[in-house]
Amino acid sequence: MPNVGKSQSTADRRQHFVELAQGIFPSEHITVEHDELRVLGTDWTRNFEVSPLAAVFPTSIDQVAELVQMANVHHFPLVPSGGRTGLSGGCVATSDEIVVSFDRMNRILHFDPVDRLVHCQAGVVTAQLQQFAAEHGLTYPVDFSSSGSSQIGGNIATNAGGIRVIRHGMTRDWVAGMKVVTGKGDVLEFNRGLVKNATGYDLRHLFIGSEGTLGFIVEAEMQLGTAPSPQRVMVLGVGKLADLLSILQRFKQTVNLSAFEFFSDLAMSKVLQHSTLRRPLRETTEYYALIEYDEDQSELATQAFSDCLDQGWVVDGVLSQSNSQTDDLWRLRDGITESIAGYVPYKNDVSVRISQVPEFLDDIDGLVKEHYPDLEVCWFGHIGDGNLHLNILKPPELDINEFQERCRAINPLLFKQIQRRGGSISAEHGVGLLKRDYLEFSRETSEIDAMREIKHVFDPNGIMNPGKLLLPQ
Ligand code: 2HG
Ligand code: ZN
Repeated sequence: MPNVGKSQSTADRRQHFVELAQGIFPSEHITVEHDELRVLGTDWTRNFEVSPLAAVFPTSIDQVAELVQMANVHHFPLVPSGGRTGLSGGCVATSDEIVVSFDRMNRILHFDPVDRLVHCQAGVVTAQLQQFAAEHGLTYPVDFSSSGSSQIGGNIATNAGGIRVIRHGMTRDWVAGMKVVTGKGDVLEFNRGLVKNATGYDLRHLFIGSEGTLGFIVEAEMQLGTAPSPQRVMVLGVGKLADLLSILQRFKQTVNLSAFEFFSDLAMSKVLQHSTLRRPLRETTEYYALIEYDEDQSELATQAFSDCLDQGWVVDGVLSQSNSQTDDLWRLRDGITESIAGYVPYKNDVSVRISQVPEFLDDIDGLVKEHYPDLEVCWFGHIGDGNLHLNILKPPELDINEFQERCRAINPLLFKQIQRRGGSISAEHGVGLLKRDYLEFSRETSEIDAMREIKHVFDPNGIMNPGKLLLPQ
């Protein structure tokens, strides 16, 4: 077989790939159709020009392994694609890559009720796993606003977090085993669902959060948990950012929290404009806290609320009285990303230790007011985990490139603040393309070098999601 040289035109390369891919996939599982590729080659960031060469839809591990082996021989870069709900450009195909979609590997293969383990393919959608767990009287508690379309493989590849990390942890905490196809085309199985396994390096954890740079996650053993007791939700109106932390502490001491989220009035007003929801409180305050806790602790929660009122930290509050009211209160928070999507926001997803949050918030608030006095800045996030989302909204009249340029100009200042506090420039969205150039603000040079060496072990020819997470060399 001839090697595909760089001099070949895109059309020739595409043609060559299709000919080779037809030896692995049925024709209907290969596409070069422009509109389809545009969708398959992007994620929710919408900031990048996409230009995949082709896309394939494997239905088996063997097909994935064969594809990787072929891609190594013929130098085709591969980009994994799950639910495409990522927010950092981690699965965006910008340079003639082959998109590998897991949409057709979406089956739950086995459930063991004793181990409470679900063996599933990578393309199983988060909500499908949650539903499966509920049907068996159990729970898969990792949850996000994108649960309806995000896939388990993508969740693992980015170690997705979400809204209940404060109680249930990140995706990492629920992966009991995994099968991967490495960038060399080897099929490896990690941990096999064991609770205890002290046999050296746990390679499973290297692949979790690796953003498709080491290989493809093709199957996983996901742990299920005990079904949750009924939950209640409160939304509190808060005047000052710093008071949010005092409220968090007060509630943490009193009740078993499953979420402690916050959003600014601006963020909520975008959701209200976008929906039929109504303001939850009579008073308008600059910030709101959404607190979820066990229903049987409602009396204790009400006591904590009164204490916060007495302290002057809280101005007003509402407690859900029914499931539909709980859903509506959650929609005020869950609906933010979608309702601001039209502003092509510049996203930041940062974290510091919880104890550092008040001072960090002050610093960042000052920075934002100084540098973006004319731009709308939406604050929200998982304040109970020290994770803040800062979305800068593009005014309709401002050119997109000029807008992004302005936002990027502030990044070093913002990231220096994070570095000074030992925080992270990406708490839960991953690095992808969006934060790749700033990795050094969260990782030592020697650590980044070690990451490169690890990548080389699993992906010696650099075909796996090139240019993501690590700068090309
Ligand atoms: C959330 O917390 C997601 O809703 C998305 O992480 C955050 O849109 C964002 O910036
Ligand atoms: Zn989030």
